[in-house]
Amino acid sequence: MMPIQALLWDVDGVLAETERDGHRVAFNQAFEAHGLPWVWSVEHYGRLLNITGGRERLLHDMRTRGDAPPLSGERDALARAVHASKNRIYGERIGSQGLPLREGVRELMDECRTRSVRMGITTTTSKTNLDALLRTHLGPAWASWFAVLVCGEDVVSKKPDPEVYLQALRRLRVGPLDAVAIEDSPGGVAAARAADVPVVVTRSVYFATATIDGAIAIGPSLGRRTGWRPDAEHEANTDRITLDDLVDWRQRMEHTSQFG
Ligand code: XBP
Repeated sequence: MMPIQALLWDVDGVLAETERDGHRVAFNQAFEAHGLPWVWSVEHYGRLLNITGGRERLLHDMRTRGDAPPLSGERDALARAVHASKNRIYGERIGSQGLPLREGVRELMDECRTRSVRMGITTTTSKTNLDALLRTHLGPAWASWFAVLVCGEDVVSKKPDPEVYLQALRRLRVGPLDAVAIEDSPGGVAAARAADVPVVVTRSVYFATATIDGAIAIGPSLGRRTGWRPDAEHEANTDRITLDDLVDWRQRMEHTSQFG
């Protein structure tokens, strides 16, 4: 089987369940700190996740509120200030309370390192938020685990635009079919697909039942071999998804032309 040359990780929802208990809570604390009476419920935040990028999400929400500043320049300035506070609060919360990596993530990363498969980060979130999350799990040298980091500030257009993936492929000097992406959301899958990168979906809490088309495999968690479509068929003496499963799914995609 042709090995994978690069594994591209989305962050929020894939590495950890950062949205509901991380970014959303930090946004609410930032609203309070700025004297704003806004509270984003779990449900409302779920709807807002269709807008990628925390600042963009906030701007979108402001446009639907009667109590937001009426002028777009004022809304921009407020969104910038609140978003900066949110990121600071998020970093402090993650640093002090921690947020666990999802099951099977650390093991698959370790396997990539053992088998010399390069890894990349392909995310809409900012580098400071990524740093807050990964330094608690992988230590201060976490960035050396990855051959490429492409974050929100590195691109002009965020997901579902493919720019983040195209940039990662270019910097890694690999073709799209030499890589596999791991995503959790329809927007993330759309971004990977638009760059022709095969994508495996690990469903996160917010996208547990979302319709997601175009993945080479979709399942509940990298920590489980059951509940995947197609099945994880590769012989494995472990309960988690392995690199060989990703290779196998990619190979099956080629044979059935599910992708592209
Ligand atoms: C997730 C996002 C981000 C985060 C918030 O991106 O859309 O906007 O919700 O982070 P991904 P910022 O799934 O690609 O990791 O506030 O830094 O935008």
